[in-house]
Amino acid sequence: MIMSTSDLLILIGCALGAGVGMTTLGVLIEFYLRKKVPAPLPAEQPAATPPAAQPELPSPAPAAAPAPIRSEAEAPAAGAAPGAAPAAGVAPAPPAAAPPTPAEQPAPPQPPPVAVAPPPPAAVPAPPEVVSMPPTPPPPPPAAVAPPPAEEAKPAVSRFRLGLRKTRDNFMGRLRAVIGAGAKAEEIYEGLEEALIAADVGVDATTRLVEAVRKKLKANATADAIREALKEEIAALLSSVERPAADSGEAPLVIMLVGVNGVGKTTTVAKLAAMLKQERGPVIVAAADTFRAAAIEQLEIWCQRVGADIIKQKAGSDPAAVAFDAVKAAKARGTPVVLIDTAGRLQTKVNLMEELKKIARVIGREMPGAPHETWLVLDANTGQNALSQAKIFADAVPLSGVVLAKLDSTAKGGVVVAIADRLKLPVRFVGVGEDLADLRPFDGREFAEELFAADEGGAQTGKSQAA
Ligand SMILES: Nc1nc2c(ncn2[C@@H]2O[C@H](COP(=O)(O)OP(=O)(O)OP(=O)(O)O)[C@@H](O)[C@H]2O)c(=O)[nH]1
Ligand SMILES: [Mg+2]
Repeated sequence: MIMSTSDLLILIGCALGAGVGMTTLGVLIEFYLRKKVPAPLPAEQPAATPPAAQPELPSPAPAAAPAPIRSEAEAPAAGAAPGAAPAAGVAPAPPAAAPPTPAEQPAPPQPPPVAVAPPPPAAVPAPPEVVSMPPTPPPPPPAAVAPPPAEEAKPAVSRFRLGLRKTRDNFMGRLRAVIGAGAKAEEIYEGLEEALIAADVGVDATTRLVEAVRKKLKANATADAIREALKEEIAALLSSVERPAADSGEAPLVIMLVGVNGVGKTTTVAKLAAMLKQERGPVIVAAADTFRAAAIEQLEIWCQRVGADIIKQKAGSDPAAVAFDAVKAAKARGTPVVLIDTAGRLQTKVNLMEELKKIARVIGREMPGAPHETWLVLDANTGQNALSQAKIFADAVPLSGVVLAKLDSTAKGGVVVAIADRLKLPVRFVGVGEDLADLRPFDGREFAEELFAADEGGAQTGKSQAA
């Protein structure tokens, strides 16, 4: 209700006329003045807008809050990008999940700092893991592709040469170091001795070989002449112990392989089976390593690959009985070759050496003269210890040859010279890898030639004149 000033004066006049007291009049006047206050009301009308404005006040706050959240959220996103980028197909998942989180975070303005912080650390470790994985897959393909060329490359360079590579590199590397320009004959001889001993030819054989060369040549011999003479001496020593394999006539040829644990007997049996099957026809393999079921299974797998028959019994059975069965079966079927795989045994175990004797005795009873060949398989990495092994095995069963396995994995293939020199045993075959085709008949002259052969790059020992 609005009252004007004239209304007030009329009101006062009436009040006085009605005999209203001054006090009452004062109250009326104060009432009038209070009523005047509403006047600003219209001015408050705009104040009614504040309600509308008030929402704006908080709005800046939330608006400001999301901003930092987003910027922080973007920061990790940008930081993760480098890591996520390499992850390519795998990493995209985390980045995609990250945005929603910050989008949901904005609601609680407080948590952001906490909620935002974790993502970055979480995002940082994750990428490395993801990133490290992708690079791993790529390698396999090249690795899977690489073998074939390597396999195909083998025929180009002889497998024997490849197998002798480490020994030759070691030997020739040392020779090159001493057969340089201006080297004196005496220095060359000393260098030769070192190179031969380093190749595991053995001290005795080395001394004998170098002495023989010294005697043969004049004092002013050239380095080339010395090298050629040494090559001849080595070839002659190796050839001196060579002898043809036994001839079993019409009967099956029985070959037994013996040796200490893990030298390569079973693998050699498989390689021989593949080779002899090609040369002579069907092969029977005797699983006479009955100590472990796994050994029998290993041989079975090889035989399947080669296409050879296997004669086996349960693990733990008498190895002599298995060998006997194999020989008997070969005789009955007219199979030309029997290969006997025996268990690895330490040469120091007397009872095991007795077992070997028994196998030989039992098959000898079934077929006089068998086993026609008993080959000691030696690991070329064994070095001079191979000689002591050979001595003990030779005491148990008459050895007729040596198979030097793993020639490809050693720089000490010169042990073949020591074997010939000390044991007077022919090296029948050398193993130059783990594949069936990685078995080469050993030829002393070829060995000597390859030992001194030029590198694939064509480098050869110096051709300087010795004093
Ligand atoms: N590099 C290389 N490895 C070979 C060669 N011959 C055999 N091996 C490996 O040598 C390991 C042992 O071979 P095996 O044939 O099982 O030896 P083993 O003498 O029968 O062993 P035991 O029966 O346990 O005494 C295997 O990993 C073969 O692949 C070879 O000529 N070169
Ligand atoms: Mg074996």
